[in-house]
Amino acid sequence: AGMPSPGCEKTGRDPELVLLRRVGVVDPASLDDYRAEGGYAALRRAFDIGPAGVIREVTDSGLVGRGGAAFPTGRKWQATAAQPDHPHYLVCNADESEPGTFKDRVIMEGDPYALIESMTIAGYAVGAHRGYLYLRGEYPRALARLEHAIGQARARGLLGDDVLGQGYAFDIEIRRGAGAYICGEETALFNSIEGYRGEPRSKPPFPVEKGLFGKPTAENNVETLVNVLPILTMGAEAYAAIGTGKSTGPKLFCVSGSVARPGIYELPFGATLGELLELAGPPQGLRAVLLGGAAGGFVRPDELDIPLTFEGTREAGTTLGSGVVLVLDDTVPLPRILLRIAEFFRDESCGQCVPCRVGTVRQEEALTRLLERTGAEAENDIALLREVGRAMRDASICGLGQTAWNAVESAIDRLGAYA
Ligand code: L3W
Ligand code: SF4
Repeated sequence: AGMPSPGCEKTGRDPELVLLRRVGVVDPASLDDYRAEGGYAALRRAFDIGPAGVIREVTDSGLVGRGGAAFPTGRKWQATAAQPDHPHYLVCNADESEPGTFKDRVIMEGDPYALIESMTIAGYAVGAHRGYLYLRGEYPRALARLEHAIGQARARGLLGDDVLGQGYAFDIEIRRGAGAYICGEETALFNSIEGYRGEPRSKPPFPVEKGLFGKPTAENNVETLVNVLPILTMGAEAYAAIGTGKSTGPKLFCVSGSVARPGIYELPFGATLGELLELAGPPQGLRAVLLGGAAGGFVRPDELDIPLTFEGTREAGTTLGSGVVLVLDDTVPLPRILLRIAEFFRDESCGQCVPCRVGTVRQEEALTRLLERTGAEAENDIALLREVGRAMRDASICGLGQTAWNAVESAIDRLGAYA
């Protein structure tokens, strides 16, 4: 929080920007500003082509989820829209809590109407009349700006019983998180909205079939949703021409750590990690880059030509995740960073299943011992870490436990940590 961001500070116009083009240009409180900068053109087009037309455009655009898992958005919407059970819900996951992730905040604070318009389009496409915006509790400025924007949209007939006079009813309710990382997991998020403990449910059934209140639900990340605006205004084909084959469109990257200019950077998919680091001002002695956040993996200085795409980062043994690019120089004590990551997972485990509840504790204990140990003793701890890591990966209910060992494993195998 409080990180300077080129997106936030920008005052001039940058014709290269798609997702951030209004951030720092419009007054986030002004619906008139938003409309003057192209706002609500996408919703008008949505009404012209109908729900099935919107889903076709989103499918053809190749858009995949930006929260980390890269699931095809068109497929999710199609599956939700097709469910016979009603009502359908739209849920925007704005519980941005992955360490090193702060992109959704920049959108919500700098261009709140974009999210409201995007949610309205998504709701229309999947046949929902109610959208929930689940907002990270630690984002008070985003809350104030979104509340204001929702109020303005209602007053101007852009939300409510008859959106844009088209006979479609849609409204948005904001729910605030209370500081638990696990509530960003989609089913824990539903439980939290429903008033239960924020514990993930087993999947399947997937939310498209049984989601919020047991009803068909499309759940999407903030950045995923706002991509729908350029898809509808420029058309699926022009949108898909941005980026690379399987990773289409623009992407927001959250660059932090040992760089001269930390912040949010928008680049087309396929730019290399090296190109992004050049923009952010790389450090003198680069030690490693953690891609994908706490659940991600490390990249070495000799691997900076990795293309920033879902498939490129997977091939390199890591993940793009939600766009975290955490840069470490060679003065950073790696074992301390790994221990901090392990503490985070131990803290944020919901405790529902044994492999994660116990495994994250054992992992933290071993990493604490490893701060002091070398030789055969260290080997024993590393062997234990591998065994615990395997159990967490194979037997945890949700992504938190399944990925809690990723960064540590990557540091041991790819960076030679503790060697
Ligand atoms: C219908 C099927 N829907 C999957 C849906 C599913 C969900 C989406 C992805 O996130 C990621 C991880 C980390 N029919 C379906 C289906 N779906 N099969 O597709 O599903 P899944 O289960 O692959 O992933 P997930 O649990 O939603 C895990 C990343 O999240 N991560 C990041 C967290 C934090 C942030 C943040 O702060 N903004 O994103 C942490 O682990 O990379 O890939 O909607 O229902 N057959
Ligand atoms: Fe909870 Fe961890 Fe199990 Fe996920 S893996 S359900 S966070 S205990």
